[in-house]
Amino acid sequence: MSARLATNDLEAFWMPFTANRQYKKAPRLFIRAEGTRFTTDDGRSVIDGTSGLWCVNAGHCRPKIVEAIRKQVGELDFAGSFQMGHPRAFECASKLVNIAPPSFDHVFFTNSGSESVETALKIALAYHCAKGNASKTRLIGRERGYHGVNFGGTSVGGIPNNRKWFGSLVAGVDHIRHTHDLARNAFSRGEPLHGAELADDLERLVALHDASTIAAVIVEPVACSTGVLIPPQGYLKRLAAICAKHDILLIFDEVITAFGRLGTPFGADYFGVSPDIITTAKGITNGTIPMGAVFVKSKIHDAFMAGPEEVIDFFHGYTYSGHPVACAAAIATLEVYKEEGLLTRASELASYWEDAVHALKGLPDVIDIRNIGLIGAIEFDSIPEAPGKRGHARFVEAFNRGLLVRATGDIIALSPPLIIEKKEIDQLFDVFSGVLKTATD
Ligand code: PXG
Repeated sequence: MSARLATNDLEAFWMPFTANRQYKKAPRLFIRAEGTRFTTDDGRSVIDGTSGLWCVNAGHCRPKIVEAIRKQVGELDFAGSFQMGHPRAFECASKLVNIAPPSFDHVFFTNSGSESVETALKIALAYHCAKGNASKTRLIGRERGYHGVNFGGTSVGGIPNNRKWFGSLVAGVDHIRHTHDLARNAFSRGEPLHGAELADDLERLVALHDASTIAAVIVEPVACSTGVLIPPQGYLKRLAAICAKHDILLIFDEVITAFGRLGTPFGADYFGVSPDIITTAKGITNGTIPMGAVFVKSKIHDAFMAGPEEVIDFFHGYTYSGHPVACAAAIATLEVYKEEGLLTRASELASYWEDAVHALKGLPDVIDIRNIGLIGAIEFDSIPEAPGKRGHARFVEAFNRGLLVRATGDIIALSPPLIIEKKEIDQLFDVFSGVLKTATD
């Protein structure tokens, strides 16, 4: 029998998406957070340059949200949503559809981005069945896409390391090309000029598989996890037109772009494109309580309502779909977003942010800088034979100097809380440019 672990032993927690052995030799720990800052276990203040993991859009420990959670958990800790209900879930769904793009009149609750993706893919398949098009079963993703870690999302995802250990995944999935093109678009400000024609890659898959077999295409409007790939001008509109032409549902995975990240409530608003389904999570509760929501248009929802009234219309759902505490957190979060204009605040900061991030041009090893809304990314030349090493080193050094950034390979992503002030943007880039100027590898 193994000796009982001390409560502060690091061994028991197998950390997600982490180099566990490396991390546990030199752990980085936060013990408190407020507004745009974390506090480490050794008492240092760290600027949150990533809104946690792209979720704390209104900043940390907002009293209104904290209070709503406290109150709810003491009043109705749990009530399910299978053939039962509680008022908070209905209130929450109504409030969400009120800020959603036009025609998104229904919400299906989940507990994470990954579950929102699975739900959306299943809705797409079942929708075509319900409409009598049961041969439409293929799901199309995009290279370098990230749609969470469950089997459907892993299958439509296009990041090789996230897929290659997991066998044959879901059958019938294919991928269109990604849009990253440094040769033509390096150092673009906002949407890059070149690459709208890459949307036509969907026509290649239609020719290959036939539209009668394709249910849906899923893309992130801005592909963030893979290192912030911003869609070329006109690309998403062209993709939407091809989907419409072939009766293929377009799913926008807005787990990151929903709730104000681009300066509009949803990414669909920003790009002026109306998909059929939108997946969300993260910012829906400001990161406080796990929750996700899938937004669907009435045309999709209503297709499920054609059978006998007493028969369950969609055989899908989670124990915690519409959890009362998550709903209370989401309602309070939406209030904070509204009161402080946070769903559009990034549009006010975007040009200041853009100038600040592009001022890093010319620093050692920087081969691209890109930005949109309140998102920035800096791409480094990879060290031959050691891809990712430079990105990780910059991330660790930034943390040591009081700034949390997110590294993915040799790309650093920045996405601070939407409450950030201009002077804090200056502080953030002071720290980060210092990291880049003094880097030795
Ligand atoms: N879709 C998208 C577009 C995402 O960005 C998920 C689905 C999955 O969500 P959950 O809640 O199941 O993790 C995500 C999550 C990063 C990073 O640093 C990004 C995510 C998660 C963790 C880190 O880029 N995105």
